[in-house]
Amino acid sequence: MRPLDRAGLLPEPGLPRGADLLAEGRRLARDWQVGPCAFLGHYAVACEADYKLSRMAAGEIMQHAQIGFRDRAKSLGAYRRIWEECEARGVRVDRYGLCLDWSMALPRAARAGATRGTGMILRGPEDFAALTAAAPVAPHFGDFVLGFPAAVENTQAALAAGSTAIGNLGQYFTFRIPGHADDIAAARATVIAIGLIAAQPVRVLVHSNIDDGYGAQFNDLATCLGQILLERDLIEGLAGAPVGHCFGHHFSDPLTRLAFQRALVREGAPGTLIYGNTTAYRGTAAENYAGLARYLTIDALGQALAPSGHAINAVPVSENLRIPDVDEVIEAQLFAGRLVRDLGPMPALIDLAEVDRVAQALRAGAERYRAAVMAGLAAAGVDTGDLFQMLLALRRIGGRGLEARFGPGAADAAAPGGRRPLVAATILHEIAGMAEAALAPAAAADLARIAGRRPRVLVASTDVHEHGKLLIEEMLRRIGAEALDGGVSTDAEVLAEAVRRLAPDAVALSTYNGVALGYFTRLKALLLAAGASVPVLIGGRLNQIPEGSNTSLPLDVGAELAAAGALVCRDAAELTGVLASLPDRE
Ligand code: B12
Repeated sequence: MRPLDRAGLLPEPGLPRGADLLAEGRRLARDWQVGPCAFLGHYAVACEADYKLSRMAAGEIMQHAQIGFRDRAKSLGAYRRIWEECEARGVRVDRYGLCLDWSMALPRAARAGATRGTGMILRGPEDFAALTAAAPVAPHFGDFVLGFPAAVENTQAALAAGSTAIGNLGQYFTFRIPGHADDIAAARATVIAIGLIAAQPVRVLVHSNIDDGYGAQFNDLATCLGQILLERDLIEGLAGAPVGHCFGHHFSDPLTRLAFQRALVREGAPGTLIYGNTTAYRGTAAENYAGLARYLTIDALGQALAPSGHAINAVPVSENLRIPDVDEVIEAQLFAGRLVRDLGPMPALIDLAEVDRVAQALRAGAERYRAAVMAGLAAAGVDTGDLFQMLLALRRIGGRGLEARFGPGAADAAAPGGRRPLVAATILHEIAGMAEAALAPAAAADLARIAGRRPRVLVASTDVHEHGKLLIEEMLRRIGAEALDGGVSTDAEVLAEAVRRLAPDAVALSTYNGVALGYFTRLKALLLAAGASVPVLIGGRLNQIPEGSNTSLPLDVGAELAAAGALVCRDAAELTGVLASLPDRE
């Protein structure tokens, strides 16, 4: 590995100073402060952190629901109806994660032409405030606020609408906006917004979902916890803002899930939420209920045994198909309410000695990682007391680079990422299992043909979701084909250029953000213009919200993709058949 040095990491002259950006944010606090909302009024609290502390003291478990429909009126209705219908059945929804759209990451003026995902589009502070006035549920603006060029204006609007948990710092590290690669602009806006948050007269939590950030890339859960410690040091230590961390999407193993929560309790309360183990949803609604019950039980037990203030998050079982609809959110919340009510003597069933052994291993490794990153960056000449420099350097090194250099596991060239994990993350193991299952039904003749031709396949993803890409790469390796890395969150222009440069036999594209058709159409036009002709296999979530339509739920675009010339794959098992049927190379 090349040694890190400041000139390589931060070569730009005249970078802003973190202290100046934080001061700029603090100045904005004269005009932008936490405003009223139905939640703060109803519970007569100054901020959600205070509410959390009082619920924890009362031994109550809090519930989080995620909402954000394209149609504002629908989101507004959902904000009221979910609370109302759950309340009527004796279940209290404490907080909403409000999911903004991809395009909301860009400043208002640049939003019109931006690629849209499947989330909520709010025009300005009035729209934010209308939402949070709709019901006494704590508004948490967690997605596409911090971490992006529009961080300052979105934070202003969220604060004015009474939001006292704002994120999502994790996304700063990994999420990309199509056509906007400027990491300096994203870091700059984020530091100013954090300055604004820190200067509020009440406690506003800077929320960071580690699974949205580097959590999905680390092989070791100890590194994952270490990244949380590091982010806390930076935000609390350098900016003076309280931090609330979130984890959960990728935590499929109950033991490590509970141990992680217990290791986090030591950081001091309160956390924002524990996200549902969404990667466990791979089946029908009935099958997914097993996953829901499994992780919710663990999360509720965690709060009962040692409250960390994290709300539990019942993710609707339709999650693996599309954005869940309002009735499905209500059902999931009622399910969680009943599960919590009936926990009864279950805490006594847990072997806490074993859980705490894992928690201690996590803690010890996490502290080593935090210290190693700080020492490594200081030795490289980065000013570790400058929040802007630190955020930019950490993003440029990347999750895999950080773990390879500073991970707490022993170096081992044979281990994925070059280190033996202290507490292994489960995702690589799960992907290996999926590859095995997808290849099991493959026809021997197809496998023989592929092994004979050894096709070179350029594999890429259109957005942050990279498990599909990792799965296809793993399958290609196993069948003797060559996987060429087309990157993650790869813009169509960049992919078309890679096709021109590498002349692969096929492109395998994994896409999830509800942009499948728009992306493929653009790619096809670019390839045509470059005179490149290559088969494009496409899989993932092949849906899109129709342009100009008022519907908030994305529709399947598989037929349109096929008509436009894409090789549509609904299942990874189709890979071998499609590759075997490709014409021979000339
Ligand atoms: C893991 C996950 C994440 C992780 C991704 C981590 C990572 N580094 O990969 C995190 C937490 C970061 C994340 C973030 C987001 N996510 Co997400 N995420 C998921 C989740 C849980 C799993 C998707 C996945 O990777 N599955 C694993 C793959 C291997 O399995 P699979 O999807 O079933 O795919 C099968 C086939 O399609 C095939 N396949 C896949 N690709 C390809 C390609 C080829 C060529 C072939 C042949 C086959 C193939 O292989 C599989 C086996 O057959 C899904 C929900 C779910 N349970 O499916 C949501 C989901 C995909 N996410 C979604 C959304 C909206 C987001 C966010 C925008 C949310 C937000 N506001 O922050 C962000 C994305 C932001 C961005 N900038 O892009 C939506 C998409 C909505 C839609 N299109 O209708 C989903 C469906 C959840 C939901 N219901 O809202 N997410």
